[in-house]
Order: sequence, then C-alpha cells, then structure tokens
Amino acid sequence: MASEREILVPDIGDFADVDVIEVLVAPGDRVEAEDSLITLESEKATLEIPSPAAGVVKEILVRVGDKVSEGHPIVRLELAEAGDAAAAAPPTPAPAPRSEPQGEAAAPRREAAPARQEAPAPGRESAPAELPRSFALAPSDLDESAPRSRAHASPSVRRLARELGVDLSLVPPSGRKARVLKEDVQSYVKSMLAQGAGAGVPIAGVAVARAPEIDFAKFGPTELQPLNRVRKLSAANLHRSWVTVPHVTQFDTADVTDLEEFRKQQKERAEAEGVKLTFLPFVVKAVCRALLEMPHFNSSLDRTGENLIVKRYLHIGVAVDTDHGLVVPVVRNADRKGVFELAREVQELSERARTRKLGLGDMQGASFSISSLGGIGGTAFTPIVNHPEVAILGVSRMEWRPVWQDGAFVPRRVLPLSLSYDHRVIDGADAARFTTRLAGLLGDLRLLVL
Ligand code: CAO
Repeated sequence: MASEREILVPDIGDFADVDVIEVLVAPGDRVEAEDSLITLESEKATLEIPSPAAGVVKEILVRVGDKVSEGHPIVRLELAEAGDAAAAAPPTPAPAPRSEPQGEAAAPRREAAPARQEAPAPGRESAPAELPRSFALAPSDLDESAPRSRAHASPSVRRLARELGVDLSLVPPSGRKARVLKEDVQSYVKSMLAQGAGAGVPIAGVAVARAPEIDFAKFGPTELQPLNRVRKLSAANLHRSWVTVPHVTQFDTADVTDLEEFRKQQKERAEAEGVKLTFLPFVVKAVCRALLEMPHFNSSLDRTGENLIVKRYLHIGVAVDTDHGLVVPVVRNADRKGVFELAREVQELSERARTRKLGLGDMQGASFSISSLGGIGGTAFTPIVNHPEVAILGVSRMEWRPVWQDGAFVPRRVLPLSLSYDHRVIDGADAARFTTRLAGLLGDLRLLVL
C-alpha cells in the first residue's frame, strides 16, 4: 500500500524565515524525485526545493508569501509504490550549489528535500518567480483559468524569462526531465522575433539606445538600496504597460459640493458602524454605473488584438500605497455593494495590503482600476493603465474653486479626475463621455438610483 510522507524544508544553510515565492506543484500532481516543489527567496539568493522522492502530491502545506525555515513542511506526498528507489531513499541531501545539474545533489541527511541555491550575481538580487500581484499584469496573470507557468526551470532561467517577458510554459524544453534551459528561452525569443510584429507578440519592444552607465560616486556620496520584490515586479509590469499601451489621459472635474455635505452627514453613522467614509466608495459606485453604461471601458483586448473581451463582472482594483510598494487589491462585484460595504472592504483590503496579508487571489481579476491620491494632494496626474485592463481612473485632492454660476462666482468643491485609457480600444470622445458622466453622477448622487 502506498505510504505518505511530509516533505520538509531541508537544511538551507544560514537562511531562516525565507519567503516562499513560488509553489510549483498542485494537489494531484505526480512528481519525480528532484522535481522542484517550491522556490524560496532570501535577501541574497533564490533556492529551489526539489522533491526527494517520486509520488503524488496530496496536500500543499505552504502558500506564496509564507516565511519558512529548515524543517517547515512543504507538501504531503503519497510515495510511489515500493520498489521506487527514490521513495525508499533516505531523506534530505544537503543543499547543492545552483550550478550543479539536477540529480547530482549531495548525499542525503535528514528528513527533508534537497535544496538548490543560486548565488546572486554581484550587486544584483534575484528576482521572484511569482509575486504578490501588483500593478499592470500580463493577460494570463489576471485570467485565473489560464494555465499557470508550471515549467521546470532553474531560478536563473526563470529570471531570464522574466527579464525577457517570456511565459516559460510556452517554451519547448530540451533539458533532462523536460527542464527548460537557458538556450531554450533564447531560441524561443529568437523564433518569436523571427515571426515579427505581424504576429502581435509584444516582446522585444522598441529599440532604444542603451543608457550610459554612470558612476554617480564621482559626483558625491551614494548608497545602493536594493529594490524589494514588490517594487521590482511593479516596475516590470508598469514598464510593460507603458510600452505596449498607447496611453491618453482625459482630465475633468466633478462638482462634489453636495456629495461632501452628504458624506459629512453620513460620517458619524459610518463611524458608529466602524467604517471610515471617504470619497472613494462613492467614486467606486459612480464608476460602476458608468462602466455598466459603457462596457467597453470594462474590457481587454485579446491576444490577437482583433477582439475585445467585454467583462460582464465589475471587479474594481484599488491602488494602495504601502511602504513596500504599490499593490492593487480587488473589490469584487463592486456594483452589487452599498457605499458602506465598499468603504469597509477598501479599508480592510488596504489594511491587509499594508500588513502584507493579501493573498494572490485578492489581487487578481480586476476589470478596471482606481488610483486615489486625494488623501495626499495634487491637482491631477496621469495614471498608467493596469494592462490588460483598458482604463484607469485617477482621483486627486478635492479643493474649493470659484465657479461661474448665474452671473457670479460661487465657491464650489471640485474633485479632479484623470482617466487614462488604451487608445486602441477607447476613442477620445468616449473618454470625454465617460468622465462627463462620472462627474455628473458624483455631482448628483440621486442619478445613481435612477
Ligand atoms: N480629496 C480630499 N480629501 C480626500 C480625498 C480627496 N479626493 N480622498 C481622501 N481624502 C481624505 C479622506 O477623507 C481622509 O480624511 P479624514 O481622515 O479627515 O477622513 C484622508 O484624506 C485620508 O484618506 P485615505 O487615503 O486614508 O482613504 P481613501 O479611502 O481616500 O483611500 C487608499 C484609500 C487605500 C486608496 C489610499 O490610502 C491610498 O493608498 N492611496 C494611494 C494610492 C496610490 O498610491 N496611487 C498611485 C498609484 S500610481 O498610479
């Protein structure tokens, strides 16, 4: 009868409380001895933890974002039937250097999987293979039904793929046990380039002159501060959006004098219910109405660029500023929620974002995003579309402005709105209609109930 075994984090040297950045298997997966189970990332290195035995994964005991040390359980494995040498093998080989080929790990020691360690390139931190989902993700990132990248590859190959914007699951492997090698990634990129822009593959991007490397220390004291994982991933995703989406930003203002009165009246009631009532939930509400009326703002271009995928759900991403970087948790089915419920959810999500307690699922599936800087200041800004979404609303700080009404200037509270959009999908006239409608809804909340 098949027996089960808990696979533990092996001796990983001096590392403790290391982040799990990637879970490479799922319950039901069959793994061979030395197939990678998870990837860990410390400040200095990325480590892949392979299975010490063949079998079927029964349960995953870690999640992306967990911190683990030696001895932490990773998976529960139903070992392959007796006779399987790997299953019978004593556990825990010592960590092997990253450059060693698969299957040549050192002799077994304790009851855990052998780890492989990747020495980081000098002056560089290893990038993660998976992320706390952040801004501007690839189409497959937001499509939970899309196949996850489960290709077998070393961290350095994964890093190369990430740098080149290559989805590893699409790369034909040539290594032992279907492992994707560096050369496979390079050939894949070459073949995609050969297919050319006609195929609509947004890799390689625009050729720009390489920036000269400057030794700033020549001009004064400097300090090297490595970017954390969230910032690195945000940077890559924002850059991809920036170069692939033809952006235009439409500016407008909403007269929120009445809304502000109403908000103040409701504030006490909200506080009694433990809710902090800001402008944001009202904006979410109004955005949902405008999206229902203009659904192509709630869509994505498909990979061919020839079809629009219009989403019949309204999941609103809300950009949250945290001290580890920008994250965008998602309020699901926002159109079905009341203002207090939205306020409570934004508050809870932003708290969890700031304490790093969001799960990947909390950051997936947005169909439109809002970035509110109103609590901080500023009169307008040009947010970057959270690709593959096609529009994002920026909200700046409400202020008093003199408005000409009935032959005189009257003081009115105005809320600045900045709508950035993908001009391949949205025309300027529609963008102006969208912000005009939004301003109308925020100017007179009664319109929301019509
Ligand atoms: N005008 C004037 N005051 C505003 C305002 C606006 N547009 N928006 C918020 N405020 C006020 C709130 O009422 C609150 O005041 P009180 O404490 O007196 O009630 C204060 O500013 C702080 O609000 P907040 O920021 O805590 O709450 P929020 O609901 O407006 O926003 C959140 C929540 C999570 C979106 C916000 O905290 C945040 O992180 N914003 C930054 C998003 C960001 O970084 N975007 C850039 C992305 S790059 O494009």
